[in-house]
Amino acid sequence: MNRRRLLLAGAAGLLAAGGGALAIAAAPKEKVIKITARRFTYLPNEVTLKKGVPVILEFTSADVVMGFSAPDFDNVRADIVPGQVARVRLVPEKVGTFTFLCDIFCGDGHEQMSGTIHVVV
Ligand SMILES: [Cu+2]
Repeated sequence: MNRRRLLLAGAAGLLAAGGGALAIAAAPKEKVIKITARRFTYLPNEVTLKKGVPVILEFTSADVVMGFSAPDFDNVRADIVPGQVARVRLVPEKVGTFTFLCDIFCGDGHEQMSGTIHVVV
């Protein structure tokens, strides 16, 4: 009886260890920054990145179709469709403060819908 208990405990330990290893292997290499778009703002609407360190910006919309565009960076834009997750990889190669904005008309406040990317060393 005692021996059986020990075996069960051992098996549970192995499962826990295996689960931990899997979680580490499945983790993305790059930091993921989640941003929610809703009329007419982004939350957060300011992000601080490190120069040369890649990140994944992960967008969802709380209401309508939005855009995300950071024109100071190459190919950094996305359509943000309700019910879907949009991902954009960004490797900021220059230090400074940059504006991102919504580039899909989403209503009366669309023109004011923007945010800031700070890139630091
Ligand atoms: Cu918009």
